[in-house]
Amino acid sequence: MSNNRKIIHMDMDAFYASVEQRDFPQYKGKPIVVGGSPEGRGGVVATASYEARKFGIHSAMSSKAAKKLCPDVIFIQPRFDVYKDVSRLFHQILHRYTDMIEPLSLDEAYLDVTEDKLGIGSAIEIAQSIQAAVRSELNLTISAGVSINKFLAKVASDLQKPAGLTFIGPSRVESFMESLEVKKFYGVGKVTAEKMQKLGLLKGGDLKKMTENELVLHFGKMGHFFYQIVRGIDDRLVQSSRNIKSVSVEDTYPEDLEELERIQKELYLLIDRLLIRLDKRKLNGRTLTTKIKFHDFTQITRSLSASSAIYDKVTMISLLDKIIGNVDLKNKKIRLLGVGISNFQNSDNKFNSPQLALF
Ligand code: DCP
Ligand code: MG
Repeated sequence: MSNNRKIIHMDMDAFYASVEQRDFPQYKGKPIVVGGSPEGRGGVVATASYEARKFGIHSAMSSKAAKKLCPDVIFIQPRFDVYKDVSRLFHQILHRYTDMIEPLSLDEAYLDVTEDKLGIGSAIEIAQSIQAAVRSELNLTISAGVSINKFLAKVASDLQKPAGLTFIGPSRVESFMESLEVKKFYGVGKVTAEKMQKLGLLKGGDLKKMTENELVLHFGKMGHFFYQIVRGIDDRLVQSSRNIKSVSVEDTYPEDLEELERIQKELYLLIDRLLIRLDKRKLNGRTLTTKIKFHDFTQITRSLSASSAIYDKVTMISLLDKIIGNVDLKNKKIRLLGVGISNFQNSDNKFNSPQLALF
């Protein structure tokens, strides 16, 4: 793939916390945490304001730990409906420039602006224009990463938060990747980062010295990805809803499933995961597909369509129960289950449709 793509990653700053500080001025300039319980009795931090981050508070930390780090921290209950509404307006802004948008979560999205609707041409100018619109129309700040692929754009957007814009042009890609610390690689979790540290692999440049085989030996499938990425190669397309035909989740079980009740339970768990994924991508389809792989590796898929897009868990489960009711599962051993949704509506986003709950 060419190096001529123009990819932007936009990411709102301290999203939930910034919305709360915007709507309740008494929280401005204060260390606040969205999520968790005030007495540190339980729950985790969804996000923390930049003032709270100075104390070391961060997402996914227990509220107890947050309170310990900053006794004065203010805990706020999340208002998901408001965040979804802001996200809807954020996407309306993005759609002025391109429809090639891939949402990663409510506050993050990739854009492919190789060609943009307004003929602006410069990805940097587009990113700046989005930042200005978010500031003036939503009263929020957002950071941008601009580069030639998704990986670089994503890493870049994080480098100068808040309200930053980082551009990594084609000529800088190689040196940028060589000096990038592996722990900043998007997709490298804590465990892998520690493993790399032990192997003396601290920066992209260290990874680049290894052969593809060596990387695969140490890191499995991810090894192929690392080999490419340290060379600045990431051919993944920005997948707008338009390009996606189906969304599915599946699980292979360490021990074969035999009881119907257990099978049903696992399928319902898969439905929960599917709903979260659909919500992230803002997709709603009409057809539910179930995949069952048996002990002997034979596999069946069964689909059922509703008359209109499926938005809720209840409808999904009733379709699923119908599908399962028609499959003979007696004395069968199941090693894998999957559920998927397809037959999406045509338009690119469904902001006018009722939304699924994320949590
Ligand atoms: N979120 C959450 N639980 C997490 C991480 C995030 O509930 N473990 C929610 C709260 C965040 C929102 O998702 O506000 C966006 O996540 P980001 O990772 O983009 O984090 P922020 O926008 O809060 O901060 P940053 O400025 O680092 O992007
Ligand atoms: Mg964010």
